[in-house]
Amino acid sequence: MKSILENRPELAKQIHDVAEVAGYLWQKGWAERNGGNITVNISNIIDDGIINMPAISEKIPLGKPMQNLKGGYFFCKGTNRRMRDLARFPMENGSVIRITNDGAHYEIIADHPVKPTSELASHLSIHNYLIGKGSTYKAILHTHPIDLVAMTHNPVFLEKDKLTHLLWSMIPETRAFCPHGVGIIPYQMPSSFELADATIQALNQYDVVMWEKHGVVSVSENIMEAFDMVDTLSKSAQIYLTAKSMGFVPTGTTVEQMNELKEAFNLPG
Ligand code: 2HA
Ligand code: ZN
Repeated sequence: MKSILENRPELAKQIHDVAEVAGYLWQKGWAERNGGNITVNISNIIDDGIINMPAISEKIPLGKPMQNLKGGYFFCKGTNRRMRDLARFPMENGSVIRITNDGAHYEIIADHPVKPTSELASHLSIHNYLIGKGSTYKAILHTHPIDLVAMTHNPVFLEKDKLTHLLWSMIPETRAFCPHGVGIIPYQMPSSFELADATIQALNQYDVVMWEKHGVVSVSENIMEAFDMVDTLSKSAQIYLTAKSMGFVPTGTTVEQMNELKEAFNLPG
């Protein structure tokens, strides 16, 4: 069977990057079993061949109509599929979906009828929101980083911007490359629209959002950058806990040092 990736180097590159990131997630221990998910809005790189591709699934309701997604195309990791398998065989463990013109259903078009992620509701709601505000962000990553999730088990770190300032102060990279910091969403049922709505609200201010006692969501131009932000935040968390396990509380860079960085690089936040 012919793959949708054949003779489409731009699409193939995107899927190759998704597979590379999926491998990193597994290697880092952030992707137990089927944990985590990835979706990428590929609507800007489709062609007539893709538009004319017949559906290979029924029309499946989205749960609520999403106006900005009408006729859009997304690559989605499959539900119940492992990241480590997505890394090796992306088109067997994920699929390309098309949103129907009513914005209320999706159908799978390639390569195999692999049902998309259990977090499709939250991912598509976020894409709907990003498109609506004219954002250039196309990739959404959800994963379960051990260190960052552990930190959400401490109520002190759930206070607004507490974790952001702590993580920023561990290493200058985090201040520079996660300039919006990290938002916190109190625990909600996984896969729920409540979780999706709270995430969207937080994405008004942040590019990375922590789901209490569950995981993180990161949005960016592409999947590599979405991964890089979580990786950088996790590095800070590692430095914090390494210092703690050596028996001391790390001092962290000072507010003045962080502000110096902010001015030098013209950073938001
Ligand atoms: O897809 O991580 O939150 C598995 C999950 C659900
Ligand atoms: Zn999860």
